[in-house]
Amino acid sequence: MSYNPSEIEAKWQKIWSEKGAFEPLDDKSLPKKYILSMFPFPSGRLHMGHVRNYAIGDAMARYYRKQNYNVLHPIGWDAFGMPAENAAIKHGRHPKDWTYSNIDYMRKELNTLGLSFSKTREFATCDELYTKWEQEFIIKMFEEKLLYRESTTVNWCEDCHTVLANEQVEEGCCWRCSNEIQLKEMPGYYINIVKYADELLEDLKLLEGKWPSQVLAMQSNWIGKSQGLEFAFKFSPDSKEKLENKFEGFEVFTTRSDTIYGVTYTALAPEHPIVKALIKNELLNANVAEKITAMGNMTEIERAKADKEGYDLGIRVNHPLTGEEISVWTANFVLASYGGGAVMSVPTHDQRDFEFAKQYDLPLKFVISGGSNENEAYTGEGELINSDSFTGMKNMEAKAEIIKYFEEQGLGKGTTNYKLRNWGISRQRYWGAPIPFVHCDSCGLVAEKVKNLPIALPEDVEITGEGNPLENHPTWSKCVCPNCGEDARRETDTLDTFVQSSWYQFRYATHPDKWNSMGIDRDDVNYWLGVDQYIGGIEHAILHLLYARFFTKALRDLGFIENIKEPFDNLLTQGMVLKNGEKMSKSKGNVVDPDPLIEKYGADTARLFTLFAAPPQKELEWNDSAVEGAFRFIKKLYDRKSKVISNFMPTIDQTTLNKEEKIARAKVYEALKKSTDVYEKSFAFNTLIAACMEALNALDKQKNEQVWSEGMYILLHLLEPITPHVCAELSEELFSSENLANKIEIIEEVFVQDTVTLGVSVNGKRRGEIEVSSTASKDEIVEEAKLTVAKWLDGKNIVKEIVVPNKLVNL
Ligand code: ANZ
Ligand code: ZN
Repeated sequence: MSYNPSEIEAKWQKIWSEKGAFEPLDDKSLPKKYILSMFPFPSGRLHMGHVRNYAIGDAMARYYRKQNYNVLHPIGWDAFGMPAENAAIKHGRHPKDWTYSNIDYMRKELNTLGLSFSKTREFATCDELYTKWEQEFIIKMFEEKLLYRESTTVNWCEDCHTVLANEQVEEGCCWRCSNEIQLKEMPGYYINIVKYADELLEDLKLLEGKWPSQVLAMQSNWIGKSQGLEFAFKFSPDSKEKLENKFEGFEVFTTRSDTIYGVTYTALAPEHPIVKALIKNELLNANVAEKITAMGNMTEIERAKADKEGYDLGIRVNHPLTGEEISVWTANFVLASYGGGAVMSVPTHDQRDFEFAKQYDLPLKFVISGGSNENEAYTGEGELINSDSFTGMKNMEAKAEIIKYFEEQGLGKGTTNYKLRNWGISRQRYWGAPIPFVHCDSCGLVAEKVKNLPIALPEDVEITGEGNPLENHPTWSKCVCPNCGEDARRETDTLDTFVQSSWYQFRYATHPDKWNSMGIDRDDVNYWLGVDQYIGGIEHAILHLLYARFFTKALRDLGFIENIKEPFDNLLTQGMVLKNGEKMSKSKGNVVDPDPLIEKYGADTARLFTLFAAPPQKELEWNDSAVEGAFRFIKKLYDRKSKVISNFMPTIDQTTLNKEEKIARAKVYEALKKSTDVYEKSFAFNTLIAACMEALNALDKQKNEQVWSEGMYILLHLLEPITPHVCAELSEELFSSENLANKIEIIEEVFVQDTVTLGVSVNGKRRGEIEVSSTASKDEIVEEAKLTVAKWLDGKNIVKEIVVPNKLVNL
């Protein structure tokens, strides 16, 4: 019978499903592995990126099962979010219906890939039961003051009609629809992630060597810790009067306290309260006031791209140490949201300040020796000059000394700043988890009672794209105050979907029998977490991973889990799937649909191709002929079943084998030798597959039935995690499905060959091949080589003889 993937694959998928073959065991004394691929958004169909992600995870899960680990390998659905509402607007489908029917379809697709996911632990984040526990966490965070409501300037996407977190703004545009974002003053809910900034930064050390270093760097930059000096500039008496004595001065933050004597001007953000006061009291010329207001209306990104712009505010401050009068400017490079929204400017030692000073002809004062270049700031190290009693000190050492001096004099203090902002979690959309709070005229903002959870979404909504459907609903927001029982109004904001993906790893680990009665089970989590291997796209390097790390620490402090510092012990970021050099995407029209591929060649081919075409961390270029190649290899493997005669792994006497047999055996064992490192460390599945292909070719060059049996036996075991259906089928047919994974031992003697083949080159050009005894001396090898290539040596003088053992001879 010839290879028929659809028959074989359907057969095994049925068997696995009936056996519940991929359910984790309840026995916590077993050694465990938790293999987690990032869950998909139920967009409607799987794409090749999913296939790749899940083929990688599945190979790991199946490998560890064979090694007798208790394996948790779950899948679920990241099911809330805008696309469901867009579908509702476009096709008149209810978001819930759209989402759940997409899930049904995609679940079937995952099934046809033969992925070894647990079925009992599947959930969608839009399930009311999931919302219920999430709302409980949110209430607990509110009670513990880790979550608060505040009116601030937010990023608003007019297209998506919603607020975005800072993390979701990419170069000034919405991460989802690329529309330019606007700044808008609005109330919203925030989670105090900044409180955990230090721990989030510190614990990155635990992940070194286990997460890609580039992801660690991105997290660290995003948190953006800097240490420095915070102090106030005081206004000169007449400037203070000009501002009607309403301001004493303003705070600045500097990481370069060593340059304090080089300050020649200061600058405020255009939105700074002092600038606003000057404008309001008409203390600036109307034209200038208008320009400053325009500057303040630009987003941070627009400002970063714009040319430097600034205006002298006509007020002055005194230098905190020298008392000298210094001018105060407003400038577009000063961010309102960082370090007090004001800076001390040192044009001699900061390039940005230098350029601004040149542009507006402001004074320069060198305070670090080493450079006095006319064209740029000197940002290197050196000794302090022109710095009173600090003169002569090394500038790096002076930093701390100067902070100490400020503290002693009561002028300022050493402080730490973070770039990280608190996480805005409010979205003004329907298809999300309702934020479980109530607005009461007498009691203010009140959390819903936990026993009333979940606060579920109303089903009868009109989704038009105009405004927030929950706000437009006639009755849903009417409720009673959980505190005083009077009429009150339910919050209509819903949670950012990143909240759902921040704790799903704990939900999977919690036994499904407990899902009704608790959100997370501590013992289960203690057993299964951290995730031994997490696999997903690099696009989540900051957002999702930071939020999930934060949630882990917060849930620990709120008492929901214990002992877990980090959720994901090891992280693999898979490369993108490309076609014609570009990322596969609908907008580029270069998408390959996995369904027809599976139909034509089978799931094993799809899986083998994605793992063979590139190492998982690298980009994978789609290639039709490589798909064909993958199919041919599997077919060949299948066809060779006729070569196997013994239904167990034979014991072979190496001394009885001829040369081809020995080579075949060595190739098989080479693949075996490679496999542990590939499955447990490098994940270079492509190299393992290549070794298996070589082994099969070598087997084909000999006829020894025992060598065939042993070879096939080992290859099936090595390939089973990658191409599970065909391997299960052949193992059953040939070896009664015996799983002897742990008993296959590497036999070193198979690597010893009687003879070796070496290429022979003359002047670097390959001219022939020799076969010599593996114990031959260098002289014997050279002698043999000379004979073989005699005609190219004729009349020439050999000046050098190079022998590379087991490879080549160059004359
Ligand atoms: C004087 C100085 C001299 C500075 C020098 C740097 C070099 P990080 O490391 O990112 O924390 N700064 C402070 N607040 C700012 C704001 N709101 N908008 C724009 N820039 C601001 O950077 C801190 C440095 O960025 C601070 O140190 C300050 O400039 C500037 F040779 O103070 B520095
Ligand atoms: Zn009330």
